[in-house]
Amino acid sequence: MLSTGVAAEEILFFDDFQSGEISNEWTFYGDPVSIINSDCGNPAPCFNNNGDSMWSSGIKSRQTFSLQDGLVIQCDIFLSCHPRGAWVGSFFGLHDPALTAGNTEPKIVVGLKYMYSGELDWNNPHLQGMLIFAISKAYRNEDAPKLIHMNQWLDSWHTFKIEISPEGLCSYSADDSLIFTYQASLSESPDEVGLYLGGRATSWGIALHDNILVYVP
Ligand SMILES: [Ca+2]
Repeated sequence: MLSTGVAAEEILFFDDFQSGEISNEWTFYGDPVSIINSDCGNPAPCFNNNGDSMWSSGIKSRQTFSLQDGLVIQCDIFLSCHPRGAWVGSFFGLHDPALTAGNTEPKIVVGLKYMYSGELDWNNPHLQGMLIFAISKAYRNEDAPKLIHMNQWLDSWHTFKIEISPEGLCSYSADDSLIFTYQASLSESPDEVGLYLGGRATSWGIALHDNILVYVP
């Protein structure tokens, strides 16, 4: 059993970046490419999306997973930003590998974005910490649900988890506390989905990931 508390036989994928490099289990997307941060982590080293202010950068797993029996994905995230800063965020989730050839941004099936948007973001000043439950338009009936002013997870490591039931119920939690559920219509979802990590980064802040884990519920 890993320190994650999940039995080894249930684990489909795990990366704690302790090798100090982004392994060839991943492919890169975005420019500049993502890097390892050797000084920070839970514990160090960890993953730094290294995106820019306009577009996300990140990595997509070569391994794919079935949603048929349900799936849990979890990841530790550290997000910090100057109070006035913007365009810093950590994203993770599942994407459709058939729709994301080469190094293009993942086409998200189900995911989570933790972002920060201070007053420098002229479109959305004063949002600050913001949690976005990213679910593809193909599998939902309304706008992507968003919780704003979620500052309680800034400036320290927290574990975010998405549990997807075989019926498409997506349960989002932070540090084992349920924060949101959404019933998605995943019956037409792809047979196999891939994992992605990424986000945006600027000199205003830092967005890090560690201990990405996929297992069967
Ligand atoms: Ca680590």
